[in-house]
Amino acid sequence: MISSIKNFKMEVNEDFIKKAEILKPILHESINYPQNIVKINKTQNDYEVIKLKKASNISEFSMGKGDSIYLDFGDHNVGYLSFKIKSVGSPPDAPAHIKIKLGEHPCEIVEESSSYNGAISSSWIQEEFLHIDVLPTEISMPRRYAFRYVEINVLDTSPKYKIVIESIYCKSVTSGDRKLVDNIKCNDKELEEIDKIALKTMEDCMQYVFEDGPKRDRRLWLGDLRLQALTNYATFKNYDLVKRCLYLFAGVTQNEKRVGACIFTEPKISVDDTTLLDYSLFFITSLYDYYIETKDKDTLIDLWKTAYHQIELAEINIDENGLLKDSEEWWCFIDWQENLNKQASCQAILIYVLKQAIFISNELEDKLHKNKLTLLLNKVIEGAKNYLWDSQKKFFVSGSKKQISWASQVWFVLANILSKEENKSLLERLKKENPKINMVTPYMNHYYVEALIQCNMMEEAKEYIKYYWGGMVKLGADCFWELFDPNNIYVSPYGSRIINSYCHAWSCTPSYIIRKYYTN
Ligand code: RAM
Repeated sequence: MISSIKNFKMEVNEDFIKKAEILKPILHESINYPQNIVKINKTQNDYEVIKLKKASNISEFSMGKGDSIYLDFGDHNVGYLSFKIKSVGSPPDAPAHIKIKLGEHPCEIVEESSSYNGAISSSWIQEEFLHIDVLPTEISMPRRYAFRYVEINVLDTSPKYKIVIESIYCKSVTSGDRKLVDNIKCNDKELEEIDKIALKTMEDCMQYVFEDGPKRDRRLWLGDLRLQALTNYATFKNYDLVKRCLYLFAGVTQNEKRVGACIFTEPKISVDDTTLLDYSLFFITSLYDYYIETKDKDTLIDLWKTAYHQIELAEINIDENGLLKDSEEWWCFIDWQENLNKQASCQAILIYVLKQAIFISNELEDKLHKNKLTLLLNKVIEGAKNYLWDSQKKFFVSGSKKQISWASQVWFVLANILSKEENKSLLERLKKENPKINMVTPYMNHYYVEALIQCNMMEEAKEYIKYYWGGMVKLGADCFWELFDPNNIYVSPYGSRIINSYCHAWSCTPSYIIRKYYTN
């Protein structure tokens, strides 16, 4: 469970919020129609969607009590659904009562919503019940949905009439301008396909902020932002949107000016009461990446104080041995792997971030902070080498039970405290020994790919992208998912995969990796 900060209060920096709001993007709109009327069958592996007719034939179907029609829009959409509906038969002598279900993945349509009893709210399930008193009519549904599939189910009309859907469309919205992004050529069809889907994932998550997922949680999360921003630099190049998000995080902070894990933009800009140490630290990484890409020194100067302060807050959790204290609480994210101990990964992230902070302090000629940061960096590297490196097993261990996980090794490779050769053999050993505490999010898998690339294991990184993101493509993904474990398609930290998000920002990074490293 995600825990909240105690005695939460929000601090607002009006100047930063103003700067962020000036950068609020205009959304591009497009009208999209369903492609096919389909049926969805259960198969041995999962579901298959079978075309019955072209969706332009929809008005041929008259539906009475208990009838359903299933539509496939042919691609993922984020937007507003409108439809025209009329009656056939006798004059309608009772309201029409219909259910509309929308899904990014067939499982959301087929599996009963009432069966969901998971850890987060069932209100994320995209299912609406409408009473329609007057027919014919045109209905524009007020909520924004993220979907590819729609089921319209007639709960009741009356014995004397049926309904017909005359037309249906989605007004889709995004702040990403696809015209600005070139297609890639990399002489590898599989990578080109993966890039296309990653780009679509990115596009659909680009709204008034970089959302984590347009179905759920529809918010700006820091860990997600970091990866979206990197991918954005290689694709849409919407620097203003990144800048806006950075100012939002600095504009509304938590107790002690801590950067929160996520931000709400409605009804007004506010920070959530969730706090995650790794996410707070990634404010520095996101600022660092933004500066490397744009050389926008004014923003760097403006936001450096907030960024530096995140290190001061992290430092409180470091003990006399230079180790981040471990905690049973939900204090740090890293991955949705249920049994993961996060101490080692978070220690490595602190090292990774400290190096970026030192770079910034150097750039700003901030000698005082540079010296403090350097001392702290040496202390936490020493701590890691003395207490987290198991020289017998040749793995980094985490927590009191000295857990060996994929995440801890990956983050320590990225923290880069061993020699080049040692890092490489650590990754080789990791693959060979395959500890059972694996990685379940594309977010964590992204960092694994980054670690491979850092060790110049270019072929392995490419093959892994094909194995992991390509695995979702094989299962029919049109956008990349929040969770994916190739060995368990039902994986979900929430108790059911129908609540998982199937267009999730942190999965869009193949476009960044492929475009940066694998195109000519
Ligand atoms: C989930 C979302 C989001 C992520 C957080 C930690 O609620 O999927 O993307 O950043 O967890």
